[in-house]
Amino acid sequence: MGRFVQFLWSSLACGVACVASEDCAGADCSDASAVLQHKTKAKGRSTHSHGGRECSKPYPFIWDNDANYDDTLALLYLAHSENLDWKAITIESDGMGTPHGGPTNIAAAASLVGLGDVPIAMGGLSSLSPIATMPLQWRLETDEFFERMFRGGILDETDRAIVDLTAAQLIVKILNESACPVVILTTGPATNVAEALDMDPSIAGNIHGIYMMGSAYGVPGTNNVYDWQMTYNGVKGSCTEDGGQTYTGLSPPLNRSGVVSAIRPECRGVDMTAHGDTEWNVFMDVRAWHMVYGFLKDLPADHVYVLAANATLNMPVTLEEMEEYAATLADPGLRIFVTELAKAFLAAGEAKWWDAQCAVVMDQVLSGLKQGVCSNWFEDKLTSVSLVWRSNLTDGELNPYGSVYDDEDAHAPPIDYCLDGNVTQMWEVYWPMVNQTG
Ligand SMILES: *[C@@H]1O[C@H](CO)[C@@H](O)[C@H](O)[C@H]1NC(C)=O
Ligand SMILES: *[C@@H]1O[C@H](CO)[C@@H](O)[C@H](O)[C@H]1NC(C)=O
Ligand SMILES: *[C@@H]1O[C@H](CO)[C@@H](O)[C@H](O)[C@H]1NC(C)=O
Ligand SMILES: *[C@@H]1O[C@H](CO)[C@@H](O)[C@H](O)[C@H]1NC(C)=O
Ligand SMILES: *[C@@H]1O[C@H](CO)[C@@H](O)[C@H](O)[C@H]1NC(C)=O
Ligand SMILES: [Ca+2]
Repeated sequence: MGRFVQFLWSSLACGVACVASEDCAGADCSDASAVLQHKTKAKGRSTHSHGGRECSKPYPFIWDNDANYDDTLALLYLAHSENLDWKAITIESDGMGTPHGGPTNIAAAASLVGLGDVPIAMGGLSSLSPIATMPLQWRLETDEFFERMFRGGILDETDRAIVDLTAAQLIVKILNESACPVVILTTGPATNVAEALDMDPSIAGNIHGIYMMGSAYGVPGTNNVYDWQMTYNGVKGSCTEDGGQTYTGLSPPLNRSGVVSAIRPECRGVDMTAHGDTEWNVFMDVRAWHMVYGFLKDLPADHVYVLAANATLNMPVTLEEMEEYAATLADPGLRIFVTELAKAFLAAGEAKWWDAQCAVVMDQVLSGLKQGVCSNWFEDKLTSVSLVWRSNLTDGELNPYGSVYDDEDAHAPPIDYCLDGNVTQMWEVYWPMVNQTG
């Protein structure tokens, strides 16, 4: 859709019914909780101009995620944002959460933080470019963590909010019907968003802003897809030759010495630690990222934001810190939940704040506080997502697959990349907000 048509459409759609969500306009939605949330807030724009009409906070909001530990940490914060009018939670089935467990796990967490009525949709089973998943063992451990929380009475098991529409159908429906442009946060492989845009490309015109967690853009050497994540207990279980299948690893990897094997070592013959130039959310569905960039290419600046891997490098999750901050939480159930979550997260290998940081950064951008938990933006970048796979690499050569690189001819909108994080401010902003549960 051309820019003109798109904005004409947005302004028409918005002109009629936006009044309904104007309650907060101008006043910055200030009540007690907003004061906590925005205590460092500069006087920012509180309305968003679309084709000359105003649609105000709270913005219609869809959170697309893959039900991982850091997604859950994001939820604990997002639940209290005054910027968001929750329309849906859509779960990626090809990320960390298992296809069956992810949705009910997030449903339980949503219920804990008072979002039990937000519709939740399950995602399609496969990545659009299947090559790797999180190791099955980690995915099952996530389910086990939530199950312990059910048994311990910390979370309630519930499937009440789960709807019949698929994630992509629900995203299309909301964007098609919303009178005001919608904010989307995607903290997973982005498969659902790509499928929705593919189903109805015109919905791109009703996006207020899309915030994406992922990529190793901007800083060489920030790849976080490692070879050790490809095997678990000596069994190949993450990057399989047939990406679409889940290899359950009943036997050890084949010993190739002297035998013809169907399975190459590492990730299809590539040691991703040495040759990777990507990040897990992109790597799990490179085509989805490529499609999202392409479908959004007519969006103007300040609509697409990506938090790249470098921004979280200085934000590891540590048990000491989690215990220290959890102790400040008023709600005893939440205290246990956060501490146990940190333990489970740390058991899965590398644990960083990724999605939770992306959530806070989005919230700050929506509050007019772009410079905050994100302390370094690369703005208006024209970039491409590479679909090219190379296996036979020399020392130091990188596999282009899943890399995001500067490209004047990119089939993509101008994107703002967040490349550095302010840890001090993250703690200052995150914990008081989370503490509103209970
Ligand atoms: C919503 O979808 C319907 C049916 O596909 C279409 O006719 C209509 O133009 C769409 N509305 C908007 C605002 O995109
Ligand atoms: C693989 O097989 C070779 C013989 O073909 C043997 O020498 C080697 O120890 C085996 N390696 C493992 C890890 O089993
Ligand atoms: C890998 O590339 C080298 C040249 O760089 C070539 O000699 C070799 O045959 C290639 N290996 C495969 C498996 O294609
Ligand atoms: C990348 O992260 C490092 C460590 O947190 C930081 O020092 C550096 O400035 C960041 N790079 C950019 C381009 O922001
Ligand atoms: C990080 O945030 C703290 C507290 O909000 C602030 O005092 C500091 O100036 C910020 N640092 C940078 C580099 O932006
Ligand atoms: Ca995630």
